[in-house]
Amino acid sequence: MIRYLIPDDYMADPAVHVFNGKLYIYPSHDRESGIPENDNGDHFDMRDYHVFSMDDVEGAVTDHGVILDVDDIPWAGRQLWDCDVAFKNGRYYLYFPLKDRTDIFRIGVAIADRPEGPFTPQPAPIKGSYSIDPAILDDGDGNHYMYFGGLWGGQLQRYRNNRAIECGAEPAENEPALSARVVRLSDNMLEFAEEPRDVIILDENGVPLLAGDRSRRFFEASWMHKYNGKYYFSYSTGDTHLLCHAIGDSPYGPFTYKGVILTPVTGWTTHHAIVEFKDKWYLFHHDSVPSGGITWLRSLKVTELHYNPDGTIQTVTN
Ligand code: FUB
Repeated sequence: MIRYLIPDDYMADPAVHVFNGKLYIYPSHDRESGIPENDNGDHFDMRDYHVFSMDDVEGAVTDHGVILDVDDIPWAGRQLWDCDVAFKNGRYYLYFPLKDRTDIFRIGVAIADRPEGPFTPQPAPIKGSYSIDPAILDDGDGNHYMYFGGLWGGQLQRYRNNRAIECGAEPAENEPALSARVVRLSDNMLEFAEEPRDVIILDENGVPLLAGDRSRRFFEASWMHKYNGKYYFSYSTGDTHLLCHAIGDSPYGPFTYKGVILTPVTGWTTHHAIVEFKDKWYLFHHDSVPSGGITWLRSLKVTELHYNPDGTIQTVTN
């Protein structure tokens, strides 16, 4: 039987971590804003975040309430999209994408003493940040890396070499695909410690995926986890609606494409988190079944994930 984790509200884009022995889920909080659907994603007009915790995957889900509201963010324009949270030295850092008052997505940080928040936002977005969907890897050696980016409404096509370009457009089909970005965070977790780099995904011949390879190339929804010492970059292919994974030997990649994690769900977007909890691996994700297929009203689910003997992830089929 399929279990929706939060049946009384619409939540999407789960970021999930184990803090203090519990699972903490940081989703986007979908709502009906009445804004018409378009390719810019204006209809995803979210205004706050909640956090949820679970002692067990089969157990109760506790809603800890609102942890950050758009009205409390000094530089806010609109649209709080997919966030993530990291822990360092007794503090929790919430990274969130939000359009500023010129309608450009930036990534902000908010800080709390507890995973349940509330989180207090910094006065300005991270210098040099752009686009959407921040996901944080704690590499276990004191370093934290942010993966980010998203095409179309996520504005990634407007940037090359970390600079805005005059006319944002996707590359031609036979050119290398646009990449997610990875950047090491500063010691205080509030800045980029370096220029963001491209997250290169190679095909089975070691060649970077092309922009026309739409069932494999990166679109949005970065997630990073480690398994048996390898780095697993997973992501959505956007307009082909797949969750895929690619494996590498360093947080910076390159990563070699290894296949589909989740076949298309009901609704346009697909987005996920992968987490180990009590010696099992789980895929948290969303679909739009409970809302009757309304793309911007999504609901959270979880399913167990399995690895093949060669370390690749088995496909979950809807
Ligand atoms: O929730 C808004 C956007 O939809 C996210 O940022 C994308 O990853 C997609 O799930």
